[in-house]
Amino acid sequence: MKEKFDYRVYLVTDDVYLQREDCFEILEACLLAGVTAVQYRAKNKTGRAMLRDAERMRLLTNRYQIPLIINDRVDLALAVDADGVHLGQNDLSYSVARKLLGADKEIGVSANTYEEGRAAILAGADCIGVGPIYATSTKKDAKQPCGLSPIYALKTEFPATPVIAIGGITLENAEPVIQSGADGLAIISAIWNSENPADATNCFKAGWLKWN
Ligand code: 3NM
Repeated sequence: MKEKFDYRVYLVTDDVYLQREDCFEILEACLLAGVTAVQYRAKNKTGRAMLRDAERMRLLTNRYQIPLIINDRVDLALAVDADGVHLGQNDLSYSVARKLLGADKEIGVSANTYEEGRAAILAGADCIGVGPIYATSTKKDAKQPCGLSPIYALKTEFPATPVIAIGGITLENAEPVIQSGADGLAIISAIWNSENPADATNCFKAGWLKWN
C-alpha cells in the first residue's frame, strides 16, 4: 500500500523566496513548527542550482520525516529520491511520469476545474491540486480563480483522493477552504512572506483543528 501523505500545511517554494539567504533556515523553522509536506518549486533556476536546492531540501525533510514533492521535474525527483512530483496541466503527462517514476512515488496533478481534476483522477493521479482558489500574485500565469466548487465536486465523487487547495490562501480566508472538504492547503506567500513564517505555520496547523 502506498503511503498517505498529510497535506494539511503544504509549504511550496517560489523563486523569490528561494533567493533569500536564510531560505533554508526559514524552511527548517517551518518544519519545526509543523509543516506537513514540502514542495520544491522553482521556475527560473538552472538545473544545477535546482539540484543543489533539492538536495538540501531532501536532507532537511528527511530529518523531520516530512514528504518532499518536486514541482514539474521528474528527473530532479529521481535524482534526490523525493517522495513524488507535482505536475501542471502543461507538464509531462501522468502516464509518462508514472512510467519514469515507478509505482511507489506520489504523483499530483494541478486542476483549475472539476473536469480537469476528474480526468487526472481517472488517469491515476494520487492527489489533485485545485487552484487558484483565490486571486494570487505569486504565480504570474495563474488562471482565473476557481473558487471552492471544484473541491466540493471532486470530494463528492472521489472521497478517497486527496484534494489540495492552492492559490491566494491566507489565515484570513482558509476557513471556508477547509470546510469545503479540502485535504490540504498549499501555501507560498502567506508563510514565506509573513513576518514570522513559523508562527504562520503554527496558525495554519491550528486552523485545521478549529475549522475542520
Ligand atoms: N499554483 P500563493 S496558484 C504555484 O493555480 C501556484 O495551480 C497555482 O501562491 C495554481 O500561496 C499558485 O502565494 C501560487 O498564492 C500560490
